[in-house]
Amino acid sequence: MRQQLAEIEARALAAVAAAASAEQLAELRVAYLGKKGELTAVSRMMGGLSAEERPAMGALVNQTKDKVEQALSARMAELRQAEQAARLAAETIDISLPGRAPQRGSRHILSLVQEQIEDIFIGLGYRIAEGPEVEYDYFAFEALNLPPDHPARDMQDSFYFSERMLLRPHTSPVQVRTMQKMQGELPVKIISPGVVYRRDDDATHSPMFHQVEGLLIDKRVTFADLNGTLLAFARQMFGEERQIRLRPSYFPFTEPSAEVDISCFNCGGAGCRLCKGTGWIEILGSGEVHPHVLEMSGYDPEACSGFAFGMGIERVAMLKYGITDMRLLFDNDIRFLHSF
Ligand code: 2NL
Repeated sequence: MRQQLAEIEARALAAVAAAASAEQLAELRVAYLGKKGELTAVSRMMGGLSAEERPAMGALVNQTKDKVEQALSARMAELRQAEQAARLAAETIDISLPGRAPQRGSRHILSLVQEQIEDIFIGLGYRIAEGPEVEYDYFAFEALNLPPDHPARDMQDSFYFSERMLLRPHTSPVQVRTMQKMQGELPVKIISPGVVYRRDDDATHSPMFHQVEGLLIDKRVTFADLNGTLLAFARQMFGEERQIRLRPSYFPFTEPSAEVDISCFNCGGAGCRLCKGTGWIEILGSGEVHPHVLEMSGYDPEACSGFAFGMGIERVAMLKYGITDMRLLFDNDIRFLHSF
């Protein structure tokens, strides 16, 4: 029996030493120490021993079990350690790799151009006024000399929410609201930049676009003031050599009214593709504020006068940066947006 124990012990220890996984160790534990294990079987044979032999033999069986048990735990610890070392080696981070630079954003070209326009007029003493994009037809049309059945309302097929409310088709309502808030106080000197909406959609028109309107009301504001102001704007925006010319036009809210052209900054006025051979590029609409428009919003046309103008920011941006399709401004293609 001693010999048998020694033989089992040798085999068990060799097997444990050779085990390569926790599963194999678990199987060995069952095979040697489990209920039907080899050492358990030897313990059972103790019943056949004499009373003198039994204690020494029992101690020997227990020692053998302890040795196998210890070998199993020791090998288990070894395997765990090896596994951890392997995992650490696999998960090593190479901190010498260069980081991934976050993509840097840039201002949208429309924001940049709007800011340039704002800066020019702030330099001329104007303040920036803002207002709601959802408007009453009173501020959007009636207070601007466009009564309910006026045919000029059709010039801007607007987006209506109801009989009385619509998406503003221009930022003029902001000027009207400002006039009414100021209750006749002079001067009124504001620009109103912002988004506007019209039922238009092609290469040069978007249903949503941006406008800057300007309004100056004071004791004696003339067409000469309008001319000088817009010339100063044209030169700061498109170059000091620019000239402007005013062509008679019509707006219901101004009288007289004028379209304003700038001399072509591409050819200097000689005629090219950009100005379609004319030497001039249309840039904005303007005029002397209609006396009735002043009156309706609390200003006495006998005591003061004013000029107003409006321009599309998309149009200014497209001209200045040579963009031929307005839809590029709204496609959000990062390659386009980053190119300015
Ligand atoms: C254009 C023309 C214009 C105005 C806007 C205006 C506002 C008030 C009173 C009088 Cl409160 N006029 N605004 C005047 C003339 C032209 O815009 O072509 N815009 C894109």
